[in-house]
Amino acid sequence: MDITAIKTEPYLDQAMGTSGLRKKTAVVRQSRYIENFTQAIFDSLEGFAGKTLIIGGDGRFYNDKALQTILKIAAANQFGRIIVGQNGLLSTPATSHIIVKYGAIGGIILSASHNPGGPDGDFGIKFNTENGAPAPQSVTDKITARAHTIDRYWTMNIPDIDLSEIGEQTFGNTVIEVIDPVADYAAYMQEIFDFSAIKTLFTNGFTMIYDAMNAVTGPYAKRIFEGLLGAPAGTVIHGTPLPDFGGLHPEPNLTYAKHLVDMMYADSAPDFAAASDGDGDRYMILGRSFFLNPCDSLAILTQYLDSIPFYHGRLTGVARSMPTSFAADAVARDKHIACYQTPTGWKFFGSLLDAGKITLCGEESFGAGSCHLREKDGIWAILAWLSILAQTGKTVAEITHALWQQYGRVFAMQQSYEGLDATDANTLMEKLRESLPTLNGTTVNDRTITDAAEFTYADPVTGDTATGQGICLSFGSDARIVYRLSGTGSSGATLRVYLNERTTDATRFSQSPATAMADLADISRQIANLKKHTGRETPTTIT
Ligand code: G16
Repeated sequence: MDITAIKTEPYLDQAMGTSGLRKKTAVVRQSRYIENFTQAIFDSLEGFAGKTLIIGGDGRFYNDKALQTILKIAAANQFGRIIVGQNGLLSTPATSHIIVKYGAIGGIILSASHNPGGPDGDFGIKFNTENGAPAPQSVTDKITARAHTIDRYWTMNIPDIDLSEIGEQTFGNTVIEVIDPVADYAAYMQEIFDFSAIKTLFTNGFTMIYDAMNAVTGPYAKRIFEGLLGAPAGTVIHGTPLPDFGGLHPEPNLTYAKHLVDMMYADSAPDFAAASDGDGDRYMILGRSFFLNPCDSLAILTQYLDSIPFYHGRLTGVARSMPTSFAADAVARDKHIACYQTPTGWKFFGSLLDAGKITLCGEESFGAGSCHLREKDGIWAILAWLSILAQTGKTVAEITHALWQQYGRVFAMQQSYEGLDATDANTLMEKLRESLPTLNGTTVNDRTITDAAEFTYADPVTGDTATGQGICLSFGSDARIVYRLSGTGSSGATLRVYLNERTTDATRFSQSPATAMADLADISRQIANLKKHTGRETPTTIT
């Protein structure tokens, strides 16, 4: 086979963020951009010749071109087997699962997750290691360093590979195998959940709507919900993966999935609604006229998980990212299991899961997952909820109200200020950081800051530390404000402000978080001097 080394020069903007490399599509379409980054990934691995590599993506614009480039570079680098989803499709959780199932050295996922796609949208490349988890900091640092010094890449001079048919093709020492992207994942879900119990729910007239947002989960949802679980045809909407997501912004939240929220607050609403993001790792759940906050969802999953057969006797602990509300903590205390607080980024859960310290983890950014694989998993979370509904016979709202009655309600809200000038956003954070020593004991709007600190994480398994992981201001033990900059944007900066407040006053349980925490939101703007540093007074998205 004709393998060539091509000279190149580094792109110094290539760096791994919260979840891989995320860029504007126009940036990655530059000559040698994908080539450099792919070779940088391979150069940072050891002993991969002859091993298996998984490749897939969420079907967004430019995936097809990038995939062909990556396949040729991977073959030239002498991987033994490359497993790729049919038509290039593989959800992030499915990739994580098959990395482990097929003993691969890792997997490349072409996705910018919940970011919009298209020529003017975003593109991303993620790399997961042999345990199926997003590459940890030690690996992403190596990839970034290599991308900054790269001077050549290898490629195989072969025509584009047909990915439309399931089967194998051999190129030199490499076998490229095209697989059904859904089959392994669907079989695994059947091992975890009691499908007959969920099926009975549908047989008894339970109604559901699932919005795949024209992204990767359409084929998974149709096979699982409409096929295996017997939900009526039409349960899955926006079920065909499209390069531009049909104009939708595939981020399931109150802003970008407003059409679904409106359906669930109408008289004709079904019993249950759910949606996933571009690459299928996030989930949003709604009941009739009820939005389930992901932080409450994590607390409820902690309550019920060990009632699902796969988890009987396996609940060792739960972890949440620091900005995720403390709703799950009280449940963990009650169940006498450990509760860990990690930085934002799924990669921080991997070592805890591998060491068996936790069974379950989740984030406020609509992510939840368990020891079943090393990614957050949207369809898994929805199946877990369907199992809970089948088992209890209650609605989403009833189950959540019961949580609040038992532990109090922890209001949770994320306010994002998107599209900020990066220098302005960094100045705001720097000023906050400088003011930490004086903030302690300060009173604003009659509330006193009892602790002001920047979050540093020491991984209890690996000992690795991560500094600068968000500034947290506590007002006693029941209220707090957290500030951090997003690590998943493709241009400018996004400031995230997280607000939490617990109440045990049942007359306040039905308040909206915006009403309940209007005062805290005001304090968050005052303390950060938001208007002065950014010119903004109102967030672009609130979830
Ligand atoms: C990624 C990470 C999550 C993180 C989220 C938001 O999700 O995997 O752990 O919570 O981004 O991160 P940030 O606040 O830095 O933008 P995804 O679904 O984009 O892969």
